[in-house]
Amino acid sequence: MKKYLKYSLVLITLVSFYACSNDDSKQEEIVVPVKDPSITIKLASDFTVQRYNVVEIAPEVTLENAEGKTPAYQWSVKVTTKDGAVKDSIIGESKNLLFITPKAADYVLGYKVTVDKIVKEASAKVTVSETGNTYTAKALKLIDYLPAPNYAMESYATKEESLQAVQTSLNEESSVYLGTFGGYIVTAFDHTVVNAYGQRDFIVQMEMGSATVKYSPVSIAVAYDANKNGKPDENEWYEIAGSEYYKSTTVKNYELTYKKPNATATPVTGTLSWQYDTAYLPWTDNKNASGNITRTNTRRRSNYYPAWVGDSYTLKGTKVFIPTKDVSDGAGTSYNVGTFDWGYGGIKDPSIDISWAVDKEGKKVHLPGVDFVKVYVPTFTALGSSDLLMSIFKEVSDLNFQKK
Ligand SMILES: [Ca+2]
Ligand SMILES: [Ca+2]
Repeated sequence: MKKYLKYSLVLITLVSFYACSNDDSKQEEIVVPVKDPSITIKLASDFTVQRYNVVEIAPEVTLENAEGKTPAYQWSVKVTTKDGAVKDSIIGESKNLLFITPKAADYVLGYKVTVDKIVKEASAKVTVSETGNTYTAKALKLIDYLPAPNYAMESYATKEESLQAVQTSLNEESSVYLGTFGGYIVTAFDHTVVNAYGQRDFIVQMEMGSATVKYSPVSIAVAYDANKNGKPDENEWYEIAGSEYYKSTTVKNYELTYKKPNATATPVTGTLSWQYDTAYLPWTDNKNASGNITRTNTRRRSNYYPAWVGDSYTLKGTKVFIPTKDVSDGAGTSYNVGTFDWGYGGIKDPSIDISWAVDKEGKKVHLPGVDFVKVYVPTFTALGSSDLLMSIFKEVSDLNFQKK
């Protein structure tokens, strides 16, 4: 015998049982109705934190009758617009909120959980206080620096000396040469740059070149000091996946090893007059390729290799293809160089949204903000007589900085 119980609700659970008797075996199936989902939120009413610091707001959300359904979460904060109107501005879409703000004030957060058409809301107050510190918009503290080969290599004797000199350059707001592929600089802010919801958060300024002098765009990686030890730890780094990141020409985990030029070797002149030494600086990569960086005639007195790193060194990162075109009929004296759309420094709009950060598998991560920014050269190409296509770093600064 079969019996159906009909309800206006959606039926999603099926319960079967078997009724047996001595002389007969019958199957009885009863469909049990399911109730509307119900949502219970437990959220503390008050939180306190200092500005530029993160407070985790983790409500307890209990769902009933919601098997197989994905709840949607939304956090908002009340914002007073210029004309005095109060409106809700969305600041998060995950269950828990990592709340951080540049401004000391009282904030009222709204929280909304939605399952199907059922909506449950809660709110909490966050009191954000001053820290007593003064902050600067720019990332002025040097954490690390290692340039790739370039014709403007400084002649530091030790790593320490190179770091001291580059720290001085940052303080004086003068430029820092990064060279070609893999050359990098890591700088720290004196505060956590807030990942503003739906907005770009910081900007990377590079020397932009001119009609005749070309520079490479740069890739960016960010670290949030999650363990608060004041250092960017290996597992705290995430790459900004810009416009080129998912392209088939992009090579992840690329490694280039540069070898110290032999100072006593006779230069191997090329067929073009600018090719002073075509065997100057040997390199190998982790894709079984190898070659030599040519020392150009103009730069024949320059040293391209960092004296303080030993006989060889390896630089790593995501390698990005940049289109270049010799427009001098093969003479190697004039080039057009392409650019990237978004998510890099040294391009038309070098402003960065922290929400573009991805993990090592290329999956998006959510960071409440960043403390450290690494800028490195993702391209490896030369422009004939104009030498290696390289990058020159200027500064990184917070786009939503609030002095007070
Ligand atoms: Ca953002
Ligand atoms: Ca850390």
